[in-house]
Amino acid sequence: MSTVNDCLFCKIATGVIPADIIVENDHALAFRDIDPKAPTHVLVIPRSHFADVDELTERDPDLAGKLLALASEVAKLEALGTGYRIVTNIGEDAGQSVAHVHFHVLGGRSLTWPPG
Ligand code: DGP
Repeated sequence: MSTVNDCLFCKIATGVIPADIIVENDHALAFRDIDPKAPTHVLVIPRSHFADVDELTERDPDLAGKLLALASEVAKLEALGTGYRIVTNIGEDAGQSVAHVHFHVLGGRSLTWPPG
């Protein structure tokens, strides 16, 4: 696993900073967002450091698929059967605030479209 010293989500992945973890495996983990935007708001991250989806898909596309599979598992664990959303922000204009790739899993209420 490659980590970056000053990366918040690397610290969560290694247990240095605590998080409310829902499910984890050898390569990824899912934990509740500290500032939830829906009744269920979970972040799915790889244990290894990638800045964003562009870097992830370029360097390890298989892992990208595994992260989406874990996001689906989160939706099942959280009983989001009536619908949910998987979102990933890439870069400043999209509002990415943590430079360690993460998928938001949002659900538990009706979600509007388009996003802001
Ligand atoms: P984004 O803006 O797409 O980069 O999403 C980053 C998310 O990370 C944001 O929804 C808030 C969440 N977050 C930031 N710091 C922490 C933290 O220390 N713990 C947890 N659980 N979530 C955090």
